[in-house]
Amino acid sequence: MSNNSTSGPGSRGFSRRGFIAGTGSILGVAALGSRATAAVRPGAAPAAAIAPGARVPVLVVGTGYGGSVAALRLAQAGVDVHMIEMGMSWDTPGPDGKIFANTTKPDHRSFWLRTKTKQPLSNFLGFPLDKDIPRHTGILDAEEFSGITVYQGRGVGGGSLVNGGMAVTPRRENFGGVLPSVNAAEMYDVYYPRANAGLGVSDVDPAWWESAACYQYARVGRKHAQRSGFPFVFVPNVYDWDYMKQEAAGAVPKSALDGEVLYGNNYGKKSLQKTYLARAGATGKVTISPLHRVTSVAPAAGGGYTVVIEQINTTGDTTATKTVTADKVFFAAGSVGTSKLLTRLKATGALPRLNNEVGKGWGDNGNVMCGRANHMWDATGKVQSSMPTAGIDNWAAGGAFAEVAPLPTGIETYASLYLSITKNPHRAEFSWNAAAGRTDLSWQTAWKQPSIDAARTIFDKINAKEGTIYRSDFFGGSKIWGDHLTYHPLGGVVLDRATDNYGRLHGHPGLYVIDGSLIPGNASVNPFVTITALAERNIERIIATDL
Ligand code: FAE
Repeated sequence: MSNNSTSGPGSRGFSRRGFIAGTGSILGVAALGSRATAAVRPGAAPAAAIAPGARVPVLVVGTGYGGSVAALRLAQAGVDVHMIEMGMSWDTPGPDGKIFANTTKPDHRSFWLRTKTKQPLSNFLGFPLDKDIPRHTGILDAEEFSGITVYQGRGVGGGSLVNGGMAVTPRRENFGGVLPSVNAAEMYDVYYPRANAGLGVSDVDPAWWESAACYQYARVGRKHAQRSGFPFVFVPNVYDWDYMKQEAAGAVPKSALDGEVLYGNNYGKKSLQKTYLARAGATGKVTISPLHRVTSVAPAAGGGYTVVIEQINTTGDTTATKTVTADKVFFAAGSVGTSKLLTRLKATGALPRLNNEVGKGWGDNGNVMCGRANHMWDATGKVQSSMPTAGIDNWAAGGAFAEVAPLPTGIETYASLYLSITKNPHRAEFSWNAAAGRTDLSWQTAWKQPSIDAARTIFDKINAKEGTIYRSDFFGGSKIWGDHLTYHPLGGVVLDRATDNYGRLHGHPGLYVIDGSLIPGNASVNPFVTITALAERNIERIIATDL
């Protein structure tokens, strides 16, 4: 896979080869054709609530990217795995016959235990968009800390349920800044290809893209980027492109072309339920407890770890508290989930030997959003595919990689929307607030300024060239910058600091971290391929030496 080593994000040669390998490796258990992706009923591991008092060889906390890789590889090595997931299993249709709610019509399924939506774009044409909804264990968590709102997926499949599917391998020359203690050659030769294959990553057909009405917004994005001299790069995705073509042709129920993304995709997207978790389930060695939340892990008297788990109902009330024992525990609750849990367990004495790096090194992947108002001759299209395919790469010169994002409103908006990933030096710390009974995060709103400055290196120039301006009607109060949020929380339990160089937590043998919390705050691109590849690397070593 050496061609990837010199290519930018989304090099076509790389991901085409990755996709071919991926299809081959997955076909045996879960065919990844459009038939398999037409419905969301997963082949995921069977949901079977864990029994109080159970003893399991391996317990995995969380079912996102890191957890799914761990479960699959451990099961393939012959180990029985039980996964604990606080969100729902997302396998049962709602009253409208669909499993997931549409982005334009949020309902009880859309948000995690909120009575009012908290949409990333809070306003449109100046009008507030948020509305009241019934409190429910919905799919998207907008978790609020004092300086930032962190969006995360909740349910079996974690972030793969809600994300845009952009599957980006960082430029190799940037990798040393992402994970300095990891051998880049191994990652680019072995683990990135393995991750891309396992995730079912592929490129959009360029000829189709050039003519598809649903990518007019992306072609406008390309035109403006190139006219200002910025490199415009295609990025792969995990969406089933054949399915999207059929959506465009009106032959199948629409998902990406019906704006579905933030609250789940009913069709087309290869979330973890259809890839890693389907394969894990097919081993017969993996079970999952949905609507169960791990609240404590502590050394058990006879060896292993005592794990306390709360079972919750769909309004978030605890209906049972279970205590089980696990020989080994993998923390895969996501950057925020794992960091919060371990920070509290260290501070309260449950895991006293964790080192002082736990809770540190958290970053927002430099996320900042903005919109531009185009001229009337640069319409971006009424129907926009919710799956992004491209970005503007100004990382080396200006510290920003900007995803050309969809704005699937169903009407012509003449707007271009961007999610920029930027070089932001600020890192926050989690701390246990005993008085309030919660874990706080030290991120400050003002810390987004370097991200805004980096994004401006692209968009000030494009605006000057095109004679256009920033949109000020998306984020409330005439704000131009969406600087209040991140989709990409990273770090908090950083590799080779809070853990050894393979995710083993210091001080407590048999405890591992295997999710985005290992990556120290920035991945230079969208992070899930790097999270998956790092998990593949670490679990291979752990299986070889610890089991
Ligand atoms: P994650 O996928 O968050 O999984 C953690 C799981 O643990 C979740 O299912 C939690 O519910 C569960 N959990 C947490 N605490 C507990 C507990 N105490 N007990 C039991 N379960 C627990 O972690 N990334 C990209 O690369 N490309 C994109 O296009 C992209 N778009 C995104 C769009 C949105 C709206 C969002 C929110 C994220 C997006 N991301 C994207 C980020 C990506 O989804 C994220 O980095 C990964 O999902 C993180 O993977 P982890 O395995 O770390």
